[in-house]
Amino acid sequence: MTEYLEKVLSNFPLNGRAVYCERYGCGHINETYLVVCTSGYRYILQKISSAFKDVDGLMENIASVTRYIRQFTDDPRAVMTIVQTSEGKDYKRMEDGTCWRVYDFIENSLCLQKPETPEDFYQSAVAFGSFQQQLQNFPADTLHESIPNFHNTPDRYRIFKETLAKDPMGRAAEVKEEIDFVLSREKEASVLTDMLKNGELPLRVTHNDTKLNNVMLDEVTRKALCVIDLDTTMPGLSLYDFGDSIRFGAATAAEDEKDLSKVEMDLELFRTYTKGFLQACPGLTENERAMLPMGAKLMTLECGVRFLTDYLDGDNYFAVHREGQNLDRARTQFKLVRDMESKWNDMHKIVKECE
Ligand code: ADP
Ligand code: GN1
Ligand code: MG
Repeated sequence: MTEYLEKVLSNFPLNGRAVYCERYGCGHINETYLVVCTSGYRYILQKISSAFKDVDGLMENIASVTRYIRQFTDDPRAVMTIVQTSEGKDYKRMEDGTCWRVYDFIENSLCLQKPETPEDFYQSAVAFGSFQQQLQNFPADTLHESIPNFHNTPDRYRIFKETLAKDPMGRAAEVKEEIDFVLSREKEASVLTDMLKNGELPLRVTHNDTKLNNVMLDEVTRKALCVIDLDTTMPGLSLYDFGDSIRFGAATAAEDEKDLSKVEMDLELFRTYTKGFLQACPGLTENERAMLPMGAKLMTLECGVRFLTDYLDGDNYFAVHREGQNLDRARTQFKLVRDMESKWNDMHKIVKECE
Protein backbone atom coordinates (compact mmCIF):
# COMPACT_ATOMS: atom_id res chain seq x y z
CA MET A 1 0.00 0.00 0.00
CA THR A 2 1.40 3.41 -0.89
CA GLU A 3 1.94 6.14 1.67
CA TYR A 4 -0.69 8.19 -0.11
CA LEU A 5 -3.34 5.49 0.23
CA GLU A 6 -2.42 5.08 3.88
CA LYS A 7 -2.98 8.80 4.34
CA VAL A 8 -6.37 8.58 2.61
CA LEU A 9 -7.42 5.65 4.78
CA SER A 10 -6.34 7.39 7.99
CA ASN A 11 -9.43 9.57 7.58
CA PHE A 12 -11.81 6.63 8.00
CA PRO A 13 -12.45 4.83 11.32
CA LEU A 14 -11.90 1.28 10.06
CA ASN A 15 -12.29 -1.86 12.13
CA GLY A 16 -8.59 -2.72 12.69
CA ARG A 17 -5.52 -1.45 10.89
CA ALA A 18 -5.46 -1.55 7.10
CA VAL A 19 -2.73 -3.95 5.93
CA TYR A 20 -3.67 -4.31 2.26
CA CYS A 21 -5.03 -1.86 -0.27
CA GLU A 22 -4.85 -2.75 -3.97
CA ARG A 23 -6.78 -2.02 -7.17
CA TYR A 24 -9.91 -4.11 -7.50
CA GLY A 25 -12.75 -4.88 -9.91
CA CYS A 26 -13.44 -3.98 -13.54
CA GLY A 27 -15.16 -0.58 -13.41
CA HIS A 28 -14.45 1.94 -16.17
CA ILE A 29 -15.02 5.06 -14.10
CA ASN A 30 -13.90 5.16 -10.48
CA GLU A 31 -10.59 3.96 -9.08
CA THR A 32 -11.56 1.06 -6.83
CA TYR A 33 -9.41 -0.59 -4.14
CA LEU A 34 -9.94 -3.55 -1.86
CA VAL A 35 -8.87 -2.82 1.70
CA VAL A 36 -8.14 -5.60 4.20
CA CYS A 37 -7.69 -4.88 7.91
CA THR A 38 -5.92 -6.78 10.71
CA SER A 39 -9.35 -7.65 12.13
CA GLY A 40 -10.25 -9.43 8.88
CA TYR A 41 -12.75 -6.71 8.01
CA ARG A 42 -12.70 -5.73 4.34
CA TYR A 43 -13.75 -2.51 2.68
CA ILE A 44 -14.04 -0.95 -0.73
CA LEU A 45 -12.13 2.31 -1.11
CA GLN A 46 -12.88 4.44 -4.16
CA LYS A 47 -11.42 7.55 -5.66
CA ILE A 48 -14.50 9.19 -7.12
CA SER A 49 -14.06 9.92 -10.82
CA SER A 50 -13.52 13.51 -11.87
CA ALA A 51 -16.45 12.92 -14.28
CA PHE A 52 -18.58 13.77 -11.27
CA LYS A 53 -18.46 17.51 -10.74
CA ASP A 54 -20.83 17.76 -7.78
CA VAL A 55 -19.46 15.19 -5.33
CA ASP A 56 -21.51 16.60 -2.44
CA GLY A 57 -24.70 16.13 -4.45
CA LEU A 58 -23.68 12.67 -5.63
CA MET A 59 -22.88 11.42 -2.13
CA GLU A 60 -26.07 12.98 -0.78
CA ASN A 61 -27.97 10.98 -3.42
CA ILE A 62 -26.28 7.73 -2.41
CA ALA A 63 -26.77 8.39 1.31
CA SER A 64 -30.46 9.18 0.96
CA VAL A 65 -31.28 6.35 -1.45
CA THR A 66 -29.47 3.71 0.66
CA ARG A 67 -31.12 5.04 3.83
CA TYR A 68 -34.52 4.84 2.12
CA ILE A 69 -34.00 1.26 0.90
CA ARG A 70 -32.82 0.15 4.32
CA GLN A 71 -36.37 0.57 5.64
CA PHE A 72 -37.43 -2.43 3.52
CA THR A 73 -34.80 -4.84 4.86
CA ASP A 74 -32.80 -5.93 7.92
CA ASP A 75 -30.15 -7.68 5.84
CA PRO A 76 -26.94 -5.59 5.84
CA ARG A 77 -25.98 -7.05 2.46
CA ALA A 78 -29.25 -5.96 0.83
CA VAL A 79 -28.05 -2.39 0.45
CA MET A 80 -24.68 -0.64 0.29
CA THR A 81 -23.27 0.86 3.51
CA ILE A 82 -21.19 4.03 3.47
CA VAL A 83 -18.39 4.22 6.05
CA GLN A 84 -18.28 7.84 7.14
CA THR A 85 -15.05 9.71 7.81
CA SER A 86 -13.92 10.42 11.37
CA GLU A 87 -15.50 13.84 10.87
CA GLY A 88 -18.87 12.28 10.07
CA LYS A 89 -18.77 13.04 6.32
CA ASP A 90 -19.74 10.67 3.53
CA TYR A 91 -16.42 11.18 1.70
CA LYS A 92 -13.00 12.76 2.18
CA ARG A 93 -11.65 15.50 -0.07
CA MET A 94 -7.83 15.38 0.01
CA GLU A 95 -5.60 18.44 -0.26
CA ASP A 96 -4.95 17.66 -3.94
CA GLY A 97 -8.70 17.90 -4.59
CA THR A 98 -9.35 14.16 -5.11
CA CYS A 99 -12.41 12.70 -3.37
CA TRP A 100 -12.43 9.32 -1.65
CA ARG A 101 -15.13 7.16 -0.05
CA VAL A 102 -15.33 3.84 1.73
CA TYR A 103 -18.05 1.19 1.68
CA ASP A 104 -18.40 -1.99 3.68
CA PHE A 105 -17.25 -4.86 1.50
CA ILE A 106 -20.22 -7.05 0.63
CA GLU A 107 -18.88 -10.42 1.79
CA ASN A 108 -19.65 -13.88 0.43
CA SER A 109 -20.91 -12.37 -2.75
CA LEU A 110 -20.31 -12.62 -6.48
CA CYS A 111 -19.99 -9.82 -8.98
CA LEU A 112 -20.08 -11.19 -12.53
CA GLN A 113 -18.83 -9.78 -15.83
CA LYS A 114 -21.02 -12.22 -17.74
CA PRO A 115 -23.95 -14.34 -16.60
CA GLU A 116 -22.68 -17.87 -16.03
CA THR A 117 -26.22 -19.23 -16.20
CA PRO A 118 -29.52 -17.63 -17.31
CA GLU A 119 -30.54 -17.72 -13.65
CA ASP A 120 -27.68 -15.29 -12.81
CA PHE A 121 -29.09 -12.87 -15.34
CA TYR A 122 -32.63 -13.41 -14.01
CA GLN A 123 -31.35 -12.50 -10.53
CA SER A 124 -29.79 -9.29 -11.84
CA ALA A 125 -33.19 -8.40 -13.31
CA VAL A 126 -34.74 -9.02 -9.91
CA ALA A 127 -32.10 -6.78 -8.30
CA PHE A 128 -32.67 -3.85 -10.67
CA GLY A 129 -36.44 -4.39 -10.83
CA SER A 130 -36.64 -4.38 -7.03
CA PHE A 131 -34.49 -1.25 -6.86
CA GLN A 132 -36.92 0.46 -9.24
CA GLN A 133 -39.94 -0.81 -7.30
CA GLN A 134 -38.53 0.13 -3.86
CA LEU A 135 -37.92 3.68 -5.02
CA GLN A 136 -41.34 4.21 -6.62
CA ASN A 137 -42.43 6.63 -3.89
CA PHE A 138 -39.03 8.20 -3.27
CA PRO A 139 -39.22 11.96 -3.86
CA ALA A 140 -37.27 12.04 -7.14
CA ASP A 141 -37.03 15.85 -7.17
CA THR A 142 -34.79 15.77 -4.06
CA LEU A 143 -32.04 13.98 -6.00
CA HIS A 144 -29.18 15.84 -7.68
CA GLU A 145 -28.34 15.21 -11.31
CA SER A 146 -24.89 13.69 -10.78
CA ILE A 147 -24.14 13.88 -14.52
CA PRO A 148 -26.57 16.20 -16.30
CA ASN A 149 -28.11 14.74 -19.48
CA PHE A 150 -26.56 11.35 -18.71
CA HIS A 151 -29.03 9.31 -20.78
CA ASN A 152 -30.23 12.16 -22.94
CA THR A 153 -29.52 10.38 -26.22
CA PRO A 154 -30.05 13.46 -28.46
CA ASP A 155 -27.56 15.35 -26.29
CA ARG A 156 -25.06 12.48 -26.67
CA TYR A 157 -25.50 12.94 -30.43
CA ARG A 158 -24.82 16.66 -30.09
CA ILE A 159 -21.54 15.97 -28.26
CA PHE A 160 -20.65 13.30 -30.83
CA LYS A 161 -21.13 15.72 -33.72
CA GLU A 162 -19.14 18.44 -31.96
CA THR A 163 -16.26 16.04 -31.37
CA LEU A 164 -16.48 14.78 -34.94
CA ALA A 165 -16.27 18.34 -36.28
CA LYS A 166 -13.11 18.97 -34.23
CA ASP A 167 -11.65 15.51 -34.81
CA PRO A 168 -8.88 16.29 -32.29
CA MET A 169 -6.91 13.06 -32.84
CA GLY A 170 -7.41 12.90 -36.60
CA ARG A 171 -9.19 9.54 -36.18
CA ALA A 172 -12.43 10.28 -38.04
CA ALA A 173 -11.25 9.22 -41.49
CA GLU A 174 -10.53 5.65 -40.37
CA VAL A 175 -13.97 5.14 -38.78
CA LYS A 176 -16.23 6.41 -41.54
CA GLU A 177 -18.41 3.31 -41.46
CA GLU A 178 -19.11 3.70 -37.73
CA ILE A 179 -19.79 7.42 -38.13
CA ASP A 180 -22.30 6.71 -40.90
CA PHE A 181 -23.99 4.12 -38.74
CA VAL A 182 -24.46 6.65 -35.94
CA LEU A 183 -25.76 9.38 -38.24
CA SER A 184 -28.20 7.01 -39.95
CA ARG A 185 -29.96 6.35 -36.60
CA GLU A 186 -30.11 9.95 -35.40
CA LYS A 187 -33.87 10.36 -35.99
CA GLU A 188 -34.72 7.58 -33.58
CA ALA A 189 -32.46 8.93 -30.83
CA SER A 190 -35.14 11.22 -29.40
CA VAL A 191 -38.07 8.77 -29.26
CA LEU A 192 -37.92 8.23 -25.48
CA THR A 193 -37.01 11.77 -24.45
CA ASP A 194 -39.91 13.03 -26.59
CA MET A 195 -42.31 10.64 -24.86
CA LEU A 196 -41.07 11.91 -21.51
CA LYS A 197 -41.66 15.51 -22.60
CA ASN A 198 -45.17 14.65 -23.79
CA GLY A 199 -46.06 12.97 -20.52
CA GLU A 200 -46.29 9.55 -22.17
CA LEU A 201 -43.56 8.12 -19.94
CA PRO A 202 -43.18 8.84 -16.19
CA LEU A 203 -40.04 10.27 -14.62
CA ARG A 204 -38.72 7.81 -12.04
CA VAL A 205 -35.72 7.30 -9.78
CA THR A 206 -33.36 5.17 -11.82
CA HIS A 207 -29.92 3.62 -11.42
CA ASN A 208 -28.78 4.46 -14.96
CA ASP A 209 -25.80 2.10 -15.06
CA THR A 210 -27.39 -1.32 -14.82
CA LYS A 211 -24.55 -3.51 -16.02
CA LEU A 212 -24.37 -7.01 -14.61
CA ASN A 213 -21.17 -6.07 -12.77
CA ASN A 214 -23.12 -3.53 -10.77
CA VAL A 215 -25.13 -6.29 -9.06
CA MET A 216 -24.04 -8.46 -6.15
CA LEU A 217 -25.27 -12.05 -5.89
CA ASP A 218 -24.97 -14.32 -2.87
CA GLU A 219 -22.02 -16.63 -3.40
CA VAL A 220 -23.88 -19.73 -2.21
CA THR A 221 -27.52 -19.26 -3.20
CA ARG A 222 -26.64 -17.03 -6.21
CA LYS A 223 -29.72 -14.95 -5.41
CA ALA A 224 -29.69 -11.17 -5.84
CA LEU A 225 -28.34 -9.27 -2.84
CA CYS A 226 -28.28 -5.65 -3.96
CA VAL A 227 -27.24 -3.24 -6.66
CA ILE A 228 -24.03 -1.23 -6.29
CA ASP A 229 -22.40 1.69 -8.15
CA LEU A 230 -25.11 4.20 -7.29
CA ASP A 231 -23.20 7.22 -8.67
CA THR A 232 -25.65 7.76 -11.49
CA THR A 233 -28.81 7.21 -9.48
CA MET A 234 -31.02 10.15 -10.35
CA PRO A 235 -34.34 10.93 -12.02
CA GLY A 236 -34.66 9.06 -15.33
CA LEU A 237 -36.70 6.54 -17.29
CA SER A 238 -37.25 2.93 -16.23
CA LEU A 239 -36.36 2.08 -19.84
CA TYR A 240 -32.82 3.34 -19.28
CA ASP A 241 -32.34 0.75 -16.55
CA PHE A 242 -33.97 -2.06 -18.47
CA GLY A 243 -32.18 -1.15 -21.70
CA ASP A 244 -28.69 -0.86 -20.27
CA SER A 245 -29.01 -4.29 -18.67
CA ILE A 246 -29.97 -5.87 -21.98
CA ARG A 247 -27.16 -4.04 -23.76
CA PHE A 248 -24.57 -5.56 -21.46
CA GLY A 249 -26.02 -8.78 -20.10
CA ALA A 250 -27.93 -10.20 -23.08
CA ALA A 251 -24.90 -9.78 -25.34
CA THR A 252 -23.22 -13.04 -26.31
CA ALA A 253 -19.72 -11.53 -26.13
CA ALA A 254 -17.69 -9.07 -24.09
CA GLU A 255 -18.24 -5.34 -24.54
CA ASP A 256 -14.84 -5.02 -26.25
CA GLU A 257 -14.90 -8.24 -28.33
CA LYS A 258 -12.95 -7.79 -31.57
CA ASP A 259 -14.58 -10.66 -33.43
CA LEU A 260 -17.98 -9.21 -34.26
CA SER A 261 -19.30 -12.53 -35.51
CA LYS A 262 -19.48 -13.51 -31.83
CA VAL A 263 -21.63 -10.53 -30.89
CA GLU A 264 -25.40 -10.96 -30.77
CA MET A 265 -28.31 -10.08 -28.53
CA ASP A 266 -29.51 -13.41 -27.21
CA LEU A 267 -33.33 -13.55 -27.34
CA GLU A 268 -33.55 -16.14 -24.59
CA LEU A 269 -31.50 -13.92 -22.28
CA PHE A 270 -33.75 -11.04 -23.31
CA ARG A 271 -36.74 -13.13 -22.24
CA THR A 272 -35.08 -14.11 -18.97
CA TYR A 273 -34.31 -10.53 -18.01
CA THR A 274 -37.71 -9.20 -19.09
CA LYS A 275 -39.45 -11.81 -16.95
CA GLY A 276 -37.38 -10.97 -13.86
CA PHE A 277 -37.67 -7.21 -14.30
CA LEU A 278 -41.45 -7.24 -14.83
CA GLN A 279 -42.01 -9.59 -11.91
CA ALA A 280 -39.90 -7.52 -9.51
CA CYS A 281 -41.33 -4.23 -10.74
CA PRO A 282 -45.07 -4.65 -11.36
CA GLY A 283 -45.63 -0.90 -11.25
CA LEU A 284 -44.59 -0.17 -14.87
CA THR A 285 -47.17 1.57 -17.06
CA GLU A 286 -48.47 0.16 -20.34
CA ASN A 287 -46.34 2.61 -22.33
CA GLU A 288 -43.24 1.65 -20.38
CA ARG A 289 -43.83 -2.03 -21.14
CA ALA A 290 -44.45 -1.35 -24.81
CA MET A 291 -41.20 0.60 -25.10
CA LEU A 292 -38.92 -1.96 -23.41
CA PRO A 293 -37.36 -3.08 -26.73
CA MET A 294 -36.80 0.57 -27.67
CA GLY A 295 -35.09 1.09 -24.29
CA ALA A 296 -32.71 -1.76 -25.11
CA LYS A 297 -31.98 -0.43 -28.57
CA LEU A 298 -31.48 3.21 -27.61
CA MET A 299 -29.29 2.47 -24.59
CA THR A 300 -27.09 0.31 -26.81
CA LEU A 301 -26.95 2.90 -29.57
CA GLU A 302 -26.22 5.66 -27.04
CA CYS A 303 -23.44 3.69 -25.39
CA GLY A 304 -21.89 3.01 -28.80
CA VAL A 305 -22.09 6.73 -29.59
CA ARG A 306 -20.36 7.51 -26.28
CA PHE A 307 -17.57 4.98 -26.93
CA LEU A 308 -17.05 6.30 -30.46
CA THR A 309 -17.05 9.90 -29.22
CA ASP A 310 -14.43 9.02 -26.64
CA TYR A 311 -12.36 7.25 -29.28
CA LEU A 312 -12.45 10.34 -31.51
CA ASP A 313 -11.64 12.50 -28.50
CA GLY A 314 -8.53 10.50 -27.52
CA ASP A 315 -9.92 8.13 -24.84
CA ASN A 316 -10.36 10.63 -22.06
CA TYR A 317 -13.48 9.26 -20.38
CA PHE A 318 -13.64 5.45 -20.37
CA ALA A 319 -10.59 3.69 -18.96
CA VAL A 320 -8.76 1.86 -21.77
CA HIS A 321 -6.29 -0.97 -21.33
CA ARG A 322 -5.18 -1.20 -24.96
CA GLU A 323 -5.19 0.89 -28.10
CA GLY A 324 -8.45 0.92 -30.02
CA GLN A 325 -10.46 -0.48 -27.11
CA ASN A 326 -13.09 2.23 -27.25
CA LEU A 327 -13.49 1.69 -30.98
CA ASP A 328 -13.92 -2.05 -30.40
CA ARG A 329 -16.49 -1.25 -27.74
CA ALA A 330 -18.36 1.06 -30.12
CA ARG A 331 -18.36 -1.64 -32.81
CA THR A 332 -19.88 -4.28 -30.53
CA GLN A 333 -22.64 -1.86 -29.59
CA PHE A 334 -23.48 -1.10 -33.22
CA LYS A 335 -23.48 -4.81 -34.04
CA LEU A 336 -25.93 -5.33 -31.16
CA VAL A 337 -28.18 -2.53 -32.43
CA ARG A 338 -28.28 -4.15 -35.88
CA ASP A 339 -29.03 -7.50 -34.33
CA MET A 340 -31.86 -6.05 -32.24
CA GLU A 341 -33.30 -4.45 -35.37
CA SER A 342 -33.40 -7.85 -37.04
CA LYS A 343 -35.07 -9.39 -33.95
CA TRP A 344 -37.46 -6.49 -33.36
CA ASN A 345 -40.75 -8.36 -33.71
CA ASP A 346 -39.56 -11.21 -31.54
CA MET A 347 -38.50 -8.78 -28.82
CA HIS A 348 -42.00 -7.29 -28.74
CA LYS A 349 -43.58 -10.72 -28.74
CA ILE A 350 -41.44 -11.77 -25.77
CA VAL A 351 -42.44 -8.68 -23.76
CA LYS A 352 -46.12 -9.57 -24.34
CA GLU A 353 -45.49 -13.17 -23.29
CA CYS A 354 -43.78 -12.03 -20.07
CA GLU A 355 -46.61 -9.72 -19.00
P1 ADP B 1 -17.22 1.84 -11.36
O1 ADP B 1 -18.14 3.01 -11.32
O2 ADP B 1 -15.85 2.23 -11.73
O3 ADP B 1 -17.79 0.74 -12.18
P2 ADP B 1 -18.06 0.29 -9.02
O4 ADP B 1 -18.68 1.03 -7.87
O5 ADP B 1 -18.98 -0.46 -9.89
O6 ADP B 1 -17.13 1.30 -9.84
O7 ADP B 1 -16.99 -0.71 -8.39
C1 ADP B 1 -16.12 -1.48 -9.21
C2 ADP B 1 -16.16 -2.95 -8.77
O8 ADP B 1 -15.78 -3.07 -7.39
C3 ADP B 1 -17.54 -3.60 -8.84
O9 ADP B 1 -17.82 -4.07 -10.12
C4 ADP B 1 -17.42 -4.70 -7.80
O10 ADP B 1 -16.72 -5.82 -8.32
C5 ADP B 1 -16.52 -4.09 -6.74
N1 ADP B 1 -17.31 -3.48 -5.63
C6 ADP B 1 -17.77 -2.21 -5.55
N2 ADP B 1 -18.40 -1.99 -4.38
C7 ADP B 1 -18.35 -3.16 -3.70
C8 ADP B 1 -18.80 -3.57 -2.38
N3 ADP B 1 -19.43 -2.73 -1.56
N4 ADP B 1 -18.53 -4.85 -1.99
C9 ADP B 1 -17.88 -5.71 -2.81
N5 ADP B 1 -17.42 -5.37 -4.05
C10 ADP B 1 -17.65 -4.12 -4.49
C1 GN1 C 1 -19.40 3.06 -17.24
O1 GN1 C 1 -18.89 2.81 -14.13
P1 GN1 C 1 -19.14 1.62 -14.99
O2 GN1 C 1 -17.92 0.95 -15.49
O3 GN1 C 1 -20.11 0.69 -14.29
C2 GN1 C 1 -20.36 4.21 -17.51
C3 GN1 C 1 -21.67 3.67 -18.06
C4 GN1 C 1 -21.40 2.87 -19.34
C5 GN1 C 1 -20.41 1.76 -19.01
C6 GN1 C 1 -20.01 1.01 -20.25
C7 GN1 C 1 -20.68 6.95 -14.94
O4 GN1 C 1 -19.94 2.21 -16.26
O5 GN1 C 1 -22.55 4.74 -18.38
O6 GN1 C 1 -22.61 2.30 -19.83
O7 GN1 C 1 -19.20 2.30 -18.42
N1 GN1 C 1 -20.59 4.95 -16.28
C8 GN1 C 1 -20.49 6.30 -16.25
O8 GN1 C 1 -19.33 -0.14 -19.87
O9 GN1 C 1 -20.27 6.97 -17.26
MG1 MG D 1 -19.54 -0.31 -11.93
